[in-house]
Amino acid sequence: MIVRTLKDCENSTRNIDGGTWKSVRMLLADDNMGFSFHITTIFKGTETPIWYKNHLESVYCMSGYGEIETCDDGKVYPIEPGTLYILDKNDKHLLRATTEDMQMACVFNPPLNGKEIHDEDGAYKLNDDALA
Ligand code: 9YT
Repeated sequence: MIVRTLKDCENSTRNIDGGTWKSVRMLLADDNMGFSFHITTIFKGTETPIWYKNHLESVYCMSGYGEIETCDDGKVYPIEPGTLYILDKNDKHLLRATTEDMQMACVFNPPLNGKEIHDEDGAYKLNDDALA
């Protein structure tokens, strides 16, 4: 079994700065679980374009408020504590934190290696470990 704490992971190379967000990647590909698990903070007042073409992601809001807009149809869905959104179609989207930072629990399949940051499309490349 593996046990880690958020505090320990925050004070390590698992803590990644994405500009409009930061993410503490607590469980990664080298744990061989078939998914990765991250605690992500989306900063208040920001908009982040995201398009995970190579990954499926599911995101649960633990605290904070915002919204997600799907780019194909322009629909806007509010996000509040208790909301889970599931990008089952590799949906291209805009993620906004409005009145507060949002704390999100995120699961990726396939798992991230750990150092990925968004490319020009808002995607992560498969097996992208360029900054490791
Ligand atoms: C919700 C979301 O995808 N935010 C961007 C960062 C991502 N969760 C990550 O890389 O940990």
